[in-house]
Amino acid sequence: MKRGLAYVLFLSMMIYVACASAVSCTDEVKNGAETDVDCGDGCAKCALGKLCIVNTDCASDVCTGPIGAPKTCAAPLATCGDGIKNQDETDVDCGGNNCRIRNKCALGKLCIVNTDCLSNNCTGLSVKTCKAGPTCNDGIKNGLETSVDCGGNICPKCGSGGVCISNADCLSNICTGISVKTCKNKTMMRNVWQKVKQFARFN
Ligand SMILES: [Ca+2]
Ligand SMILES: [Ca+2]
Ligand SMILES: [Ca+2]
Repeated sequence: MKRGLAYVLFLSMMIYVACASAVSCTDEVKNGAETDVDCGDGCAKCALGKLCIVNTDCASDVCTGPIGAPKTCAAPLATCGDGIKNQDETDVDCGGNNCRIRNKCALGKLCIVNTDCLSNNCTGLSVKTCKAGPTCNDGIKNGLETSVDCGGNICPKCGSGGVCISNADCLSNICTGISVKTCKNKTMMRNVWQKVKQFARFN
């Protein structure tokens, strides 16, 4: 009788062990304490969109959902300090509408507009990057220049043909034009006046 009881106990233990070992993190079944199939509590962390209960169930460390609905793993909120180029950042964690106020991009970082850069100078042909601050000899019309490396209050005045805004931008002190104003020298102006006079004479 005792031997029979021991046998039943042994059999029960074997069934228990067999059942317990059936709970696995790789059996493609949601079992045990898993929050979704083969992930969550005790198993690998769950991927985005998988069911979860607490943040630590998720690879993203964010378990969220509307009140009353099952929670799922979600991507962490993008920030200007998460080490990822997200939101509308022009480079990792800098530039763009979300980060350009507090996190401007350093030299060499990708940018779209000048204000993305600490140097306030975003230039380039196909790919724009932050360059050192505007200078009067960088071959680029930047800063307050009215034409390439001239005009404005800081750079030398522009020669004939240079785009200008006011007379003070021009060496000749003559800034005229209809749609686009350019610096003219006295000879150019004399020729223009002669053409105007000729036109008036023949009409
Ligand atoms: Ca499982
Ligand atoms: Ca970021
Ligand atoms: Ca320049």
